[in-house]
Amino acid sequence: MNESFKIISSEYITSSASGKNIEIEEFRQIVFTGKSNVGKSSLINSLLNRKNLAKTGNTPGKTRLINFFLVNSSFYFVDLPGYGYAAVSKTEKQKWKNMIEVFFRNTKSVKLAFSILDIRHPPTENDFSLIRMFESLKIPQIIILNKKDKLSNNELFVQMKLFKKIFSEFETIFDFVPYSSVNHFNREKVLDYLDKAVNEEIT
Ligand SMILES: Nc1nc2c(ncn2[C@@H]2O[C@H](COP(=O)(O)OP(=O)(O)OP(=O)(O)O)[C@@H](O)[C@H]2O)c(=O)[nH]1
Ligand SMILES: [Mg+2]
Repeated sequence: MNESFKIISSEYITSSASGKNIEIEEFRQIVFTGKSNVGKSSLINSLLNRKNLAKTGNTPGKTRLINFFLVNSSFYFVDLPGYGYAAVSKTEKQKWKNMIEVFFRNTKSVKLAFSILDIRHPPTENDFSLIRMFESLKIPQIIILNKKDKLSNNELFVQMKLFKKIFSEFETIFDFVPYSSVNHFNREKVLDYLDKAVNEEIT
């Protein structure tokens, strides 16, 4: 049987407000994106088996910087700030867009994107634009359908079918994985993808 991928260490390294990340360019990066409050930081903590390494909370917009976490001393988890929370001004939204653009313009190290959606809700226009951006940059992505614990098995079945249909045109999407950061449902499966991505087996 396959040994599952082990998380040995994880540590917060730095944050970026501008999107620049040149100093860590030599390491591979795995990015986490999704709208505010969808559970990006919770997913990072769940995968790393840490309680509050990435700060989580009930107030949307908790993560406003790009945060870098070094994992197993060999690759980075990049927690990108969420988008689409109502309480934010136009200028703030423009700042977010610029930050994301600068980040992806300045890095060639992103090996995989976890595009996180709430399994209960259809994707928003903002979700689509990011997923489309990964498609145009040819960055492999996995759609994480988070908060799976909120659904019954029947509802899960219906939602999975729906998401697969909505995104059927996308060639960079590898898989759709229902997830729960509450009970760590599918953690091993996601770690397996991570393993492949950092070893360049996903292209
Ligand atoms: N039931 C349930 N709640 C979750 C899950 N994942 C996250 N949450 C909750 O959702 C809220 C937001 O989680 P965060 O991880 O802070 O979300 P985020 O996407 O990082 O949010 P921003 O940093 O604001 O963009 C918190 O109250 C979490 O406890 C999940 O799988 N199931
Ligand atoms: Mg966050």
